[in-house]
Amino acid sequence: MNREEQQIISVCQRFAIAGEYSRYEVINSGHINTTYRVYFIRHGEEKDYILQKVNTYVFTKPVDVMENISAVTEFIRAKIKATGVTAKRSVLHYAKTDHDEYYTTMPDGGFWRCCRYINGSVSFTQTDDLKIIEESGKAFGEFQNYLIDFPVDKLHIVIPHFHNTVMRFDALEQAAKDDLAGRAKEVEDVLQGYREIRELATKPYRMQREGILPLRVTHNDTKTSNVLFDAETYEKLAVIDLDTVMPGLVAFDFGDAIRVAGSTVDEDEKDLSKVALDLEKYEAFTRGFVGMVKDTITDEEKRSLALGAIAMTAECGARFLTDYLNGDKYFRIHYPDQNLARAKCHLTLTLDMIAKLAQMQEIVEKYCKA
Ligand code: GN1
Ligand code: MG
Repeated sequence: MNREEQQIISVCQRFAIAGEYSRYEVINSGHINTTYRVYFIRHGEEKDYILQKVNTYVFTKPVDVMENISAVTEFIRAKIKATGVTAKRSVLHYAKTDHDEYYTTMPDGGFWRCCRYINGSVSFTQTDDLKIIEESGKAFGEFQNYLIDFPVDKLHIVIPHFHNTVMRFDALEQAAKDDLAGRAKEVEDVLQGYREIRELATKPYRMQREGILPLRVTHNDTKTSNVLFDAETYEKLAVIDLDTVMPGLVAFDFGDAIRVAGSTVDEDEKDLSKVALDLEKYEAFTRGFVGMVKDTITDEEKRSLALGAIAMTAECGARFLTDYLNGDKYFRIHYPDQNLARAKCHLTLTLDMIAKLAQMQEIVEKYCKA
């Protein structure tokens, strides 16, 4: 047994999981936290859990994160139950320790949490299946609707200015100036590309500051892999990764989802000739998302959705480039220049979205009327 496994077993003991520990797997899709799937045997059956070590460099107040998550999941659970159906597979269920807390801190300072694995569920990093993309749109739209009357002042701001696109672009300039990793010279062209899209990319954020777009309770990290689907029917089950649920813009939840679900490629595709917004995928997501929210959001918000995709793709790319310049301190990387590859891919994708903005708007309008 290696040290990682010993650690996992002692964390599980804190959560008093019934049954016998059997094995674990590492889940590699996230860029921030460390995630494991842990299998237990209970009454001859396999029961699994998702165990996560929270990245406290990114989430400096992890207790606040867990308070947000428990408030939001309980709120959604109560709404689902009120309709007379079980919420078991449609909202995350975190385990408590014998100290009645949703987390535990280990002797090395590691901050851990544990949630039940949703039986028979699957997730996708990227997919070409339009039905699945539409379902993910429905899932995030429904999530928005569930939280429409959630008391915003109950939420902690776990990462201040998380989707402050203006600050994200300023941070990029600062990183280029500081040049901590000695990489600024090498990325001059990419940096210049980001400077050219800044104005358009920061528009939704500025519209919020001007009071044109309202703040709502949003997910803020709506990538495709953050939705669970039924493994057989591929229908949506639950929205996961609730770390960044905070006040935000609907356009950002829509837009960050399009960044991933609407793309022809993975986040770090190096052959830039392959990188584009796929309008069929875009339409599938829009059909699902707008179908859910069209009666709960304002006309200004509807008009901002397509632009939100440009904002979120550009912002995420600017963050990748910033991290590359700072020496890869924030996002986990699997090879040396992955953050640069991500940044180049996102710049190309943003430029393609800008070229297709009118079509993107038309598609939103079509489903607002439908
Ligand atoms: C991070 O760890 P993960 O993959 O859920 C990041 C998101 C980025 C995303 C890019 C807290 O999310 O903002 O959009 O990577 N989360 C945080 O894939 O910074
Ligand atoms: Mg996340």
